Amino acid sequence: MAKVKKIIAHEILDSRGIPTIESIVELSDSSVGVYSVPAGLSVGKHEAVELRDSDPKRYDGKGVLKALETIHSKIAPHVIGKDSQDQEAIDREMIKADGSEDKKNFGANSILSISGAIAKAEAQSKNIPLYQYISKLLGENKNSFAIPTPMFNILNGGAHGGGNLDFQEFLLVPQAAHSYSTALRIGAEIYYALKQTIISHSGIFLVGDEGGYAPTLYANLDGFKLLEEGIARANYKLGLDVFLSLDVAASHFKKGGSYKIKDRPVALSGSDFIDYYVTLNEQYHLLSLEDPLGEDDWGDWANLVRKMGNETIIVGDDLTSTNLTRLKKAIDEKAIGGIIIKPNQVGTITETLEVVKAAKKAGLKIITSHRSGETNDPFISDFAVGINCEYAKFGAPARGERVAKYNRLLEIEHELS
Ligand code: 2PG
Ligand code: MG
Repeated sequence: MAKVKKIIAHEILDSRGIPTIESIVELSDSSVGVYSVPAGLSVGKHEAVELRDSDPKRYDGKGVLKALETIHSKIAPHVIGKDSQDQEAIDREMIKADGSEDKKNFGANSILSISGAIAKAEAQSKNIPLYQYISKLLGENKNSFAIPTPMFNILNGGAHGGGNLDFQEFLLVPQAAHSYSTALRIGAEIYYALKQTIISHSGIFLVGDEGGYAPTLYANLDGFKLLEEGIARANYKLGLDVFLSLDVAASHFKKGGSYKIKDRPVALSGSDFIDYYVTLNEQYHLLSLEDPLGEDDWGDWANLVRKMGNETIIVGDDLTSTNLTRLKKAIDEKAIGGIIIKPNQVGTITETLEVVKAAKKAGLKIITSHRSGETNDPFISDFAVGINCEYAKFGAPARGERVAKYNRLLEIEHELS
């Protein structure tokens, strides 16, 4: 049994050049866990909050020196000397010491950096892969593992594409591939073909925050047309080899109760938007549809599930925010068929696993997700395998911080075979 011996936290930069926290936890048996925290841009209003400096003289107010100070002077005293096997006790202690509902006192970023580093250190102490330790923490304690199906965000819009498209993520899902490495190859080949397709239409092929292309198009539907063309150009078949998914992130362009999108001259009400999706789905048979409606519009969500839920997984992200109370409500209201899991939306590994357990019990599909602001830490890959989820959404198959995750899944695939 090892104990937590030392905690050190640093300020590092994420993939947008914005500061984030990297924490290093050392145990009494010399095991070490290093974990860095990702950050969202299209942040849901029900997520646990980050602690940032708000000092305009440093990093536009986005520095994390206050969070580092909090870790060293307020969190470490609660964690040093604790049994590192007891992830739950350590997480609960940090939650209690913070004392707020949304972790605003210590910051979800500060707390998660320690929570994640403890899990990594303990996996090393036990000399088992992190994914196996995550499975233990979940209480499943599996011996055989599978790699989730990747969802590649190859066309970036919304907050990640600088306002080029309303919808945030156009995702490619090689659901039929017989192995993860094949799915990755298909994703990469279509990614190259999509660039050629964009060039052939004289479009801009520069990339957005998650490595997908971010062309300026007349309508969101044009994004679908480009994808169809790119898939065919790479010699794959839509609806057979690959499927499309969408993360609309609708809360981020909903204004005054309605949704204005490039495809329609007038703003759409919730029920108009549902009709839009139903029509879209007749043509594209989406595998999943994430955050299609406002993050508090429970009734609209339930209507959409009634209309489309048999064919398409309606996925909560901002709606559920990896928050157990909101997940329970979503289950009661029959508002979703799947859920996005992001540890930093809630702030501890223990609470994230609690949400995973409840989602599995309710029979929901689980998509483990990165954030748009990432580091090269591949923690989330091990997490996705460890919880045995259906899908992993880590951005495009390009850019260092995205491929760090996809490559870690390749490593795990090798290990498992
Ligand atoms: C999302 C995420 C990740 P962000 O909405 O699903 O792709 O975006 O991290 O900016 O919230
Ligand atoms: Mg989302």
